Amino acid sequence: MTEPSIFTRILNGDVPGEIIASTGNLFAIRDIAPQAPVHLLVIPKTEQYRDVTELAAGDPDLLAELIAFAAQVAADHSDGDFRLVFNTGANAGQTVFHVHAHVLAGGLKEESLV
Ligand code: DGP
Repeated sequence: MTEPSIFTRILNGDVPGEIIASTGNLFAIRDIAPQAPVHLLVIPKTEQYRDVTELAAGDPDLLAELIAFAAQVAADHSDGDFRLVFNTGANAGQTVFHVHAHVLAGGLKEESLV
């Protein structure tokens, strides 16, 4: 049996972390090391999908729900404009293999990477 991910442990209250929004299938927390004025993580409650490619293949409806949820938390915590980042694979910087999206917001138009 593998260990629960850090996000599952936060969700279950086993590790400190404020859940700032929640639906039946998803929850959001603040990133512990913010890279933008607003940096949130939106996360499926299930940890069965390691990354966004697995989620897209396994449950596209949940991926669509996650994107709508990201928009909602961006609107609730900033001006509604946001960047969505899915690090996918260790060489792309993924460190937690429980799919999650980074919601970056709070005025980024001068800081474009792409
Ligand atoms: P990634 O590199 O895409 O796998 O992003 C994982 C993110 O998770 C990283 O930006 C930091 C965040 N993170 C890791 N541990 C914790 C934690 O214990 N609490 C919170 N709030 N965020 C965490």
